[in-house]
Parts: sequence; structure tokens; C-alpha cells
Amino acid sequence: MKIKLLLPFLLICKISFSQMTISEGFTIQELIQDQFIGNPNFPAFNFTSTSAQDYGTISSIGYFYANGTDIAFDEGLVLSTGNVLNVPGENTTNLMDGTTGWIGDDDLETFTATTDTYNATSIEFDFIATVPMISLDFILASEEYGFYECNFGDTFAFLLTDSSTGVTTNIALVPGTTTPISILNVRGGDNSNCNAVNEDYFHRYNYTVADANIPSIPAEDSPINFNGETTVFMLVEDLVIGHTYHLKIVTADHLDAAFDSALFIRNSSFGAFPTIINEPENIIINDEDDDGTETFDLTMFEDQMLGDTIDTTVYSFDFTYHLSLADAKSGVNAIANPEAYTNTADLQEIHVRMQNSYTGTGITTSFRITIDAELLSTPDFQSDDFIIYPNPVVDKLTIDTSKVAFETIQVFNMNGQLIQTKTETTNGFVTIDFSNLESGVYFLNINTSKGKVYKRVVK
Ligand SMILES: [Ca+2]
Ligand SMILES: [Ca+2]
Ligand SMILES: [Ca+2]
Repeated sequence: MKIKLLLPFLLICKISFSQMTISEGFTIQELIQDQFIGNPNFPAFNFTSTSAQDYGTISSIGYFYANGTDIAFDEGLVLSTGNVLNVPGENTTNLMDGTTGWIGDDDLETFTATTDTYNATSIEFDFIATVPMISLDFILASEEYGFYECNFGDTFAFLLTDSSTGVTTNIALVPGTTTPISILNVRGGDNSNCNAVNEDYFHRYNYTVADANIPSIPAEDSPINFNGETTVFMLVEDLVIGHTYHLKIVTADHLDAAFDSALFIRNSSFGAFPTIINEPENIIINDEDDDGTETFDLTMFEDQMLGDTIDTTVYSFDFTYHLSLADAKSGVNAIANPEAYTNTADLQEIHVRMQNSYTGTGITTSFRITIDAELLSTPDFQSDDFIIYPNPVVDKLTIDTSKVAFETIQVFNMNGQLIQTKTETTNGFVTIDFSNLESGVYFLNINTSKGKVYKRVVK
């Protein structure tokens, strides 16, 4: 008897935990500020929307939970050109919700050079640019993929208006091009009447395609009821700090109201794209006890990287330090104690990941740490092109730069802290005042148009 009772229970669990679910329980402000942006301090306001609800009883804007199904994001906003409750898979019916009485969108038609749109769904808000760049992540999915991908360009746009200049641009472009992302411009090629276009950005068909070279999954395995979907697009856009911007995200059916499409937008994806204002320096520490190791504070350039334009009471960035670029890019295997890292070689490359704490979006850069300053010098450079005297130095150090023009000379102490920067010469000579500096080892970082030279100076 117990076994018989258990089986239906397991069956229910499988269904309820392996299917995408849709919530309609958020206001537009909650959807945008709390879910799409995620950062409660981000300066956004004037939240509005247009959707199926304005024309009838169905809704076309919602919030999805992947519940472990195979889709790009765990959760986020979904904007559909049909009934949002019909978005979850399997992909075994043709979605064609909405009548032509639910109209299209004039802005969308203007900025994508399209006519005859229907079933428009949009969200809009204003925000103040207090960072130099923003980014967001989304995918496009559509029933038009496959049978109708040659002609029916169900369309969408991310229209960003600089309210200070009145200029509007569609920022949803195929990366590195001026081509708007659309079903006609990003498609997989499962149609004998037209070729694949930008197929690197087409993720898969959500039904079995005969050609094994074209990515597809069986319809009954699809987490969404759309015939195809793109890869994740990350849109990154420059802003003018201080300007107010208006963002309108809009999608619509094209030519008729049938074969719906949808935008899936990652939660907490809209925010400041990390920007390194000043690159980190290399760190040189003298190996005083000559045991081959020293302790480095890898975090010493974080303020320098952030610069002084980012308001850290509004935005939050995390820095992590990695021994490989691959680890830094994926944000894995971070160095456990970066404030006190002991080197494992004379010269090591340290990869930094700077990540927006809310969006998780990160960028990388690198610097080098060493206990032997000469290892940092550009190999093909004659370091004796620079004559430095006297060394050891007492009060004034003179550098003869008459053979090679330099750009900057930086003086670092043993702990890697920048003491002075020189950018000008007098008749080819640079003089650095050491009279107020403590006795010890100092490093000169000489930047020239040909490369870098590192010199050690003792006081
Ligand atoms: Ca379908
Ligand atoms: Ca529709
Ligand atoms: Ca359509």
C-alpha cells in the first residue's frame, strides 16, 4: 500500500519542480526596480508599461522562474506578444494569443524601420546616469523560428533616449555591428527558403531538427513553448554622467498577431557596467631576507581602479584576484587572502576581476608582482640607456634621459606604494628629491614610448 501511495507523489514532484512558472504578482515598479535592476539605490523612476491587459483580459508581462529547467536565466522578466501564462514549455502547441485589436507600437516601427506591428508589449522608465556605462542581459525567443524565420520579423527594441539631447537609439544590436537583433537577422537556418544569419548568436531550435549540424532539442524537453531562441545578449552602452535617460523595452508581432515571440530578461541584470578608471600597477617588493618569497597586498589598487567618479554609496563592486585569466573571467578559484599573498615565483601575473555586486557582471585586468625589479623590464630595452646617479643616493637622485625620451618616472617604496611621479625633464635630466625619504630600497618605474624599465635605488 505504501508503494502505491508513493508513486503518484513522486510524479507530482517531477511535474511541479521541472517546469518553468510565471508570476503575475508584481507591480511594474517592482518588476523594474526590484527585479530588473535589483539595486534599490539605483536612481530610476517613472515606471510605466503597455501590455495585453490594456486591451483585454490576458496579460503579456510577467516574471518567470526557471525552476531548474534548461533556459539561460534562473529567473527574470518576460515580455510576450501573447498570453504570458502560456510561455512555459513543452513546445508542443503553436502560441498565437491576442487579436489585432491589441495594437502595435509606433516607436518600435520608427526605430526598426518596420510596419504592421501588433500585440505590442513594453516597459519604460527614466534613470539618471551616475556611472559611465550600463549593461543588461536578455534572450529573444519566438514561434516564428523555423517555418517563418525568412519573412516574419517579430520585432523588438531597447530604445535608449538621452533626455538632455533628445536623441534615441536602439541599443539591441548584433555585437560589433549596427544590425538590429531580430528573427530575420539572427536565425539558425532550419528553413529551405533562407540561410542562417549570425547563427553564432542563435542558441537552438526547441524541436528536433533533421540536420544534426543545427542545434536543437526535442519539443517535449523544451522549457518554453517557443520554436527557437537566441544565445544570451549582453547590451553595454556608454552614458554621459549627469544626463537623464529614458529606456523603453518593446516587442511586438509582425504582419499578424499570430506565432508569438518573447523577451526573457535576466533579473538584477540592469546596472553599472564595471569600468576600471585607472589600471593597477605592478608591485615590486625587495626580498630582504633573500628567501625567494615576500607578502604582497594585491588589493592596494582598488581605490585607484574605481577612480573618484563612482558613488560607492549607490554602486557596489567586488574585486577578486586569480592566478589565471580563465579563472578571473569565470570568477572562480579566487585567491583566499589577497591582502597578504605570498608569491610562488619570482614573477607572477595576477588577474583581477571587478564585478558589479548586484548584477554579477564582471571585467578583468592584470598586473604583475615580483621580488626582482629587473624581471619587469621590457627585454629588448637597454636598461643602461638610463644613467642613474648616485646610487646609493643621499639627497638628490639624477636620471640622465638624454638617450631615450620617457613619459613618466614613478618612484615606489619597498611596500609597492607610489611615492612620486615625474613627467618633465630639465635639459634631459630628471632630479628626484630623496632627502625626506627613509633609508631603504626604492624602485623606479620608467615608462617610455618603447617600453618600461625598472631600476632599483638604495638610500
Ligand atoms: Ca510552440
Ligand atoms: Ca500574438
Ligand atoms: Ca508573430
